[in-house]
Amino acid sequence: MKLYYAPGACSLAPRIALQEAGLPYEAAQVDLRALTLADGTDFKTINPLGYVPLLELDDGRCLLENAAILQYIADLAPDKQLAPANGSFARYKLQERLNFIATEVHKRFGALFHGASEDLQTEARTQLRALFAWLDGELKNQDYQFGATFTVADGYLFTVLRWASLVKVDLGGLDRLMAFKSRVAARPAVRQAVADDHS
Ligand SMILES: N[C@@H](CCC(=O)N[C@@H](CS)C(=O)NCC(=O)O)C(=O)O
Repeated sequence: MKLYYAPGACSLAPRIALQEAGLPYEAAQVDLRALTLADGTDFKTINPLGYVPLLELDDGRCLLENAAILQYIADLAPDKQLAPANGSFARYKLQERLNFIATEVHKRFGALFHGASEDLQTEARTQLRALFAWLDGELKNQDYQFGATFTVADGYLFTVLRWASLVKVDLGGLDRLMAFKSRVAARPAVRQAVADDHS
């Protein structure tokens, strides 16, 4: 498998999932400004939509979208319990959370990363603070979003939480979320994935 990624981008979430799953993979860095690979290949010939992550399987088929890629990886290593069983209600709850992170949280960072007007940035920060406050409450006293077991949704939430401090989203007082971030960061697979992402 080959993961197309950009350092620090949301492609860190599938990298964490691959590492947690213990699956071998190749990583191909994409320059998101030039939309090229290190060898000059036009990334749009691989993903016409021009974004990461993209997971290329060994038979050449490609998968886009974090919510799909993360579940695909989890299903390749069922013994690691990175997602509840397919068809179970718990699996739908995981899908709900993956979509929530992708569409409500992740996408709202766009205004902060792509130089929107001050008003739009202020609005995005306010909205993100509210979403993170809700996630903080949902954590209750659990180690991870769905209890004691780490799932692919935790790697995704960790990935977007890393961005919050970069673009000054106020997470003050969200102690459960901060403890969650530190807990995830300390996992050996996550440490390795973060190191590889920036190497
Ligand atoms: N819908 C996609 C969105 C992925 C996405 O927003 N990727 C960003 C990086 S975090 C990207 O590659 N943006 C292209 C760019 O910045 O030019 C998903 O959920 O996986």
